[in-house]
Amino acid sequence: MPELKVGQRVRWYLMADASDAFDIHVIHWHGNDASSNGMRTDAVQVLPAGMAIADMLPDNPGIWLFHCHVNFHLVGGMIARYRVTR
Ligand SMILES: [Cu+2]
Repeated sequence: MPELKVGQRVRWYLMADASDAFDIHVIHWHGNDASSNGMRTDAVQVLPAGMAIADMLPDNPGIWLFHCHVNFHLVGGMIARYRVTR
């Protein structure tokens, strides 16, 4: 499980493979927002063979979900947890 600290600058690197040209991902964090492409958000789209960067400054401690919002990806296991501690 990724371990983050409140106030720590965190950079998430989000990448998708090119095995399916139609597989769009919508990566979503519970609990904390990130900044990506000049926008404050809690969800980032990643196209096939695409990449995105999201910068997070966690301010909400806890154990949070991090998952793809495409339902069949979520059910298929694209879900994890990350922890934010003080
Ligand atoms: Cu997905």
